[in-house]
Order: sequence, then C-alpha cells, then structure tokens
Amino acid sequence: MKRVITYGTFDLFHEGHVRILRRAKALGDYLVVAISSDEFNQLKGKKSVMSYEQRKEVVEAIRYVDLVIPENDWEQKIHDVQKYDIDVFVMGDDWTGKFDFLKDYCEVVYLPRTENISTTMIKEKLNKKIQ
Ligand code: C2G
Repeated sequence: MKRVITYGTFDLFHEGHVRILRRAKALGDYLVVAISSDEFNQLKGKKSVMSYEQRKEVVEAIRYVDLVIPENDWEQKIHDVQKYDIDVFVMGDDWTGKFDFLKDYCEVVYLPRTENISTTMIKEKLNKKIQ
C-alpha cells in the first residue's frame, strides 16, 4: 500500500485541483489531502471564498481522495508524513524546492501546474462580471 499526501487550500475547486489530485493518486494507492484551515490561510495571506468545512466537503467527494486532514501550520508536514506512513509527498511545481527537506522522510514529487486556471483567475472573472 503506497501512501501519498498533498497539501492545499482548494478554494473554488477547479480542474487544476482535480488534475493534481488525480496525478497524486496515480503515484500510489491511498491519497491523504491536507486542506489549509481558515486560520492557516490567513497566515498564508490567502482569504478563501469557501470555509474549511465547505472545501473539506468538496475534496472528500473527489474519487481520488481517501482521507482529508486539516493543515494548521507550516511545521506539521514531517509529523503528517510519519503519522500517516506516507511514501510520496506531492505538490504542484509552483512549490518546487520548497519542501525538499521532506526527502529525508519520503519521496518528494513536484508536478506541473495546470495552465490557464487558478482560484485567482476565477475571482477576477467574477469581479469583472459584477462591475
Ligand atoms: N494547482 C495546480 N494547477 C493549478 C492550480 C493549483 O496544479 N492551476 C495545484 C497547486 O500547485 C497545489 C494544489 O493544486 O499543489 C493546491 O493549490 P492551492 O489550493 O492554491 O494551494 P496552495 O495555496 O498552493 O497551498 O503547505 C502547502 C500549501 O498549503 C499549498
């Protein structure tokens, strides 16, 4: 049983999120997704439209996802990798290099981001429509 983990906000869920989760799951048999709490989002300087509970409900419904846990701080990743017996840590390549310290504990994989979609783009489109 190869176990994979990935982290993110997953606000306004879109195909970029689907594709990273699909590819992460394809690297193993069991996928854990750590979703940023509302408080941690503030720390990240992100204000999500959807609350943690809403984002959790959406991600839990994704066929590739086996378990959703909260991401409360930057420091929990080593603990999570050990607690959930993780073999592979996956992130989009906008994070390349940022989590290489995890290589002492598991495989670290950065996957290409999906082009032309982001939560920010969706918000900008909506704002234009309202104006
Ligand atoms: N992503 C992607 N393609 C996009 C948008 C996002 O592959 N067009 C990926 C990101 O690279 C990330 C995941 O989807 O791996 C979640 O993206 P966000 O919700 O923006 O999460 P982020 O703010 O990057 O949080 O500790 C790590 C952080 O919590 C990551």
